[in-house]
Amino acid sequence: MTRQAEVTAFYDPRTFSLQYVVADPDTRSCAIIDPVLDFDEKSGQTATGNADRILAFIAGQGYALQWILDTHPHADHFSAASYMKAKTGAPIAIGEKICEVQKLWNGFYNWPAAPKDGRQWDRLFADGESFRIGNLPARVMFSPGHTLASVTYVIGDAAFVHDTLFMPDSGTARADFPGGSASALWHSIQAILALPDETRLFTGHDYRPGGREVQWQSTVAAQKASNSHISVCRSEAEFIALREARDATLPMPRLILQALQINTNAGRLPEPEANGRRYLKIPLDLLKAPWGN
Ligand SMILES: N[C@@H](CCC(=O)N[C@@H](CS)C(=O)NCC(=O)O)C(=O)O
Ligand SMILES: [Fe+2]
Repeated sequence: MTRQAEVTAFYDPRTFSLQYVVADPDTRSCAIIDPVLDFDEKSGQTATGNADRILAFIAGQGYALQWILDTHPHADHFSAASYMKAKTGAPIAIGEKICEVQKLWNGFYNWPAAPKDGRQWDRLFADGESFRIGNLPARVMFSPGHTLASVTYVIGDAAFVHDTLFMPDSGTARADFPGGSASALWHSIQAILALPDETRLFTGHDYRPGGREVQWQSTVAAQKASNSHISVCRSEAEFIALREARDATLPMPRLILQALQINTNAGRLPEPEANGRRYLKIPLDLLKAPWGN
């Protein structure tokens, strides 16, 4: 029988993000997945409320933190991976395609000298690579489409599918960021749906359609039966048409230009300038406004 992972979700209502602690009940080793570093774009203030709440939970449970994992370079919030590593000493990891995303965005920010080899992380996972959280087996599946570096972590009987599949009533994630691909997303979703039907799927966002209560957990069987984008598409071509039509209506995430410069650097804030203050850089006329759509 597949080993049961102990999963605790932490919802960030400001960015509609799900952050997870996944633990091995036998050894009480755990990993954090997709922690959020708080940022208010109107004031420019950063904060560690979400991250500290998760670290306090781990301490309270007596868990031993083994890994800090990101599923992808987030476009809508900052990753708290580096902050948490500094606090705990635990290693940080992401999929190895992050290097491609670094190349892309270092170009956009005109930072030719910035590292493009993922050295900011302790480990870059290859497709299919295995590791352990205590005695729980963990496996990395590349899941490109939403971003080209996206991965799914299959840990015991749970899969952390980030922004491939949302809850069944919310469908799938957008695939229109630089490096995104609706076709790749379709294939990534097929691979997730090929996991055993009872696999518990944990999503990366829940936008609470119609104002319903936040939800984050489904199963492969439930997604096959009723995912609002997947169950209505009989082919890859139909899915691409549906996805691209919807993406054409979506404004960019409000923090995309801020988030990518932090998240391609493992969630590290920019170095302070001579006056001791940190600054972000915003490329103009790189992305498209929703005007005219
Ligand atoms: N309103 C949010 C939107 C964020 C967004 O675009 N989220 C991505 C995941 S990172 C997505 O797939 N959204 C799907 C949708 O809005 O339908 C923001 O500005 O941050
Ligand atoms: Fe995302």
